[in-house]
Amino acid sequence: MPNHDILDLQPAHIRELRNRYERAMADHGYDSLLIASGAAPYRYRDDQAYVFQGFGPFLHWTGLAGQEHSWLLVRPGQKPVLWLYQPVDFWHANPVMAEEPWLEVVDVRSRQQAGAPELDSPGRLAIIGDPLVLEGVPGDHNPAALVAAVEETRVHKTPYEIECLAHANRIALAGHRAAREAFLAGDSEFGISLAYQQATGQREVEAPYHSIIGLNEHAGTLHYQYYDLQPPRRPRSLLIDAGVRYRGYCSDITRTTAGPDEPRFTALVHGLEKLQLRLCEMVSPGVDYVDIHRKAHLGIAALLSASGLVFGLADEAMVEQGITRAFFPHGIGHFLGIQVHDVAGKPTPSPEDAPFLRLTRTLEAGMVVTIEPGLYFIPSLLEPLLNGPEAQYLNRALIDELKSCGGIRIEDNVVVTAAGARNLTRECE
Ligand SMILES: [Mn+2]
Repeated sequence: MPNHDILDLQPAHIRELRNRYERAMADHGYDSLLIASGAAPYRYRDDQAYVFQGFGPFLHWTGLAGQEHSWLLVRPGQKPVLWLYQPVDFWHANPVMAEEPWLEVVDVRSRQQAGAPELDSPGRLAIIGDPLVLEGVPGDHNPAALVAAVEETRVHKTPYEIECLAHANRIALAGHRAAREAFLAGDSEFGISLAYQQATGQREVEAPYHSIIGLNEHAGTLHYQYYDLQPPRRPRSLLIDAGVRYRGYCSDITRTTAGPDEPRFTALVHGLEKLQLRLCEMVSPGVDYVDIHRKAHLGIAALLSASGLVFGLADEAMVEQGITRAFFPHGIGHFLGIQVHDVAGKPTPSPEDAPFLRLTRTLEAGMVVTIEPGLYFIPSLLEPLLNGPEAQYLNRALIDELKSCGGIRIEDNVVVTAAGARNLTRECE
């Protein structure tokens, strides 16, 4: 879908938000709601600020991820008012606002001051945002029940949001292709990160999260955060988990590539990819997301058996004894939207067998989730098994051989539709 078609969906998105917000405010007895974009705090005893990414509800309305000190007022029956902070400042430039259809359904005003605007007769007023910018502002600050209701308005994406997420996938995939080529050409983690930024046209600080780019053993650190300047002597594997923000909306995609002379690791990557595609096919309205997580464990067990990494145990027993959890320690995925781990995924706590699962809801049309199984060789998780009674089932020699490939994760972004699912990542591969 070209960009202008996405933009045409903006007015309907704002109309839908007005309905959802007005209902939430009525339910909790508020006449006005002021939303703060926020501001990056300065580092202690320094004149440099932290990297800024705006408050979720502000982005939900505006898509403006980099707009500090700005405010949006929602009142039932009235056009929302957006105050944009545009000081006269010879040190910095003010962000340039693109002419877009949503600006016709919002009352946009420019402002020189950073603090909250004064409101006439707001009635019962709630203000939500980073407490650091709310100090001294009159009104109820972040009332918990209203904040929860506002977060719930983000669970079912509007058609505009889904197209933004689809576009964020398209851009990110160009980066993933460039990253893979750079790896196969022998580049370092740093070089691969430059290739990704070049292909996506996105600076590192604008990315929805710090791109994870790990070669060899580094692929086995779930949130590996450094970039080696030199490539390893023998590049065996690349794991890249990287996204893009488009008008506030995030993609969150992971791909793993085996080095050229790695038949066993290549087979494992293929096996995990097949499992990942099967799990994506489970996405459908009425499905409990926790069941997808549990199916992933059974699939990992089957893969561990088929590859010879574990032997002599039935799949179910492998899961029950915690062996699959040592190879796949994280959750199967999460909600995705304005935040990479989007809000409201856990009205109930994670089950005991899935402590890191970030989403425990039954799927409904309009939700957007990630599906990201992994299989890793993480020494601190495997050592206790290799030194315990489970050692009899483990192929230590094969684990040793594959250890320096680090691990595998494959992650797509999937929309739940009335008919089943739409895979935003695969549709543009
Ligand atoms: Mn993810």
